[in-house]
Amino acid sequence: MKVLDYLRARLVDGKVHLSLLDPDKLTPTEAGEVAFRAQLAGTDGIMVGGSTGVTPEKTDAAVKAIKDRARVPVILFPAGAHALSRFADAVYFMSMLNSQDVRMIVGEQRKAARAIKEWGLETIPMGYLIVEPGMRVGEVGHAKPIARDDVEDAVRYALTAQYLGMDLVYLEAGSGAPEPVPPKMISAVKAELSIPLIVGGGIRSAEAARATARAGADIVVTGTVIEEDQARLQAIVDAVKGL
Ligand code: 1GP
Repeated sequence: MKVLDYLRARLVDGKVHLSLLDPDKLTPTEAGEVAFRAQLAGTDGIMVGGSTGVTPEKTDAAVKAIKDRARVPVILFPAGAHALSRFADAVYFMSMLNSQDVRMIVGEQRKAARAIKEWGLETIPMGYLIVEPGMRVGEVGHAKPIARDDVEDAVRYALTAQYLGMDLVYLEAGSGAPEPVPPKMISAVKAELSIPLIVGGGIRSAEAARATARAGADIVVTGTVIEEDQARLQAIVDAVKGL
């Protein structure tokens, strides 16, 4: 089954939780271990990516180690064409629509397209939207972040992604953001969108995960908290799934 079909099938039953692992912050052994525990906690898939320091070698090693320890799909969440691995199950073919740098909108994608074709890697078209504060990914992506109170801007960008034919929209506050994407923005976007909505960045408690899911996120992503406090992961996954 294709990874996108798997996600869609999961979404028929409820909300989805994805765990983000950074191949620059974790050794391959650690990544495998964290993925194993995340799967035990009920996460639906592992995303692999990071804003800085990622190389093809680190990505390959992390993906292989994760696949050795976990059976849930591994989806690449690349910062650029240098962050791919043929061993993953799929790659978000993502465009940072509110970047001011054409490289992040279509340039890295053009660089990566040939290898992806040769590997036969599943591509999942995704519109990636940086919301304030945006953190490191906002900086390296030269984003003009969506203001936290500008719900209309978020809706317009999300509809743009949908009309461009993307299968997913991702509202990103940035890894380690002090506050996640505002629930008001999530619910406004969800009300207008007919493709699944992913939300991540700064979600580090079960309460925040619950608020994000209840506001309308179909898929909730947590990264930092999984690396730092694995005990909390179970509570977060349960909160996303409404348990
Ligand atoms: C970042 O949305 C993800 O790309 C996850 O963010 O590390 O803050 O959970 P955190």
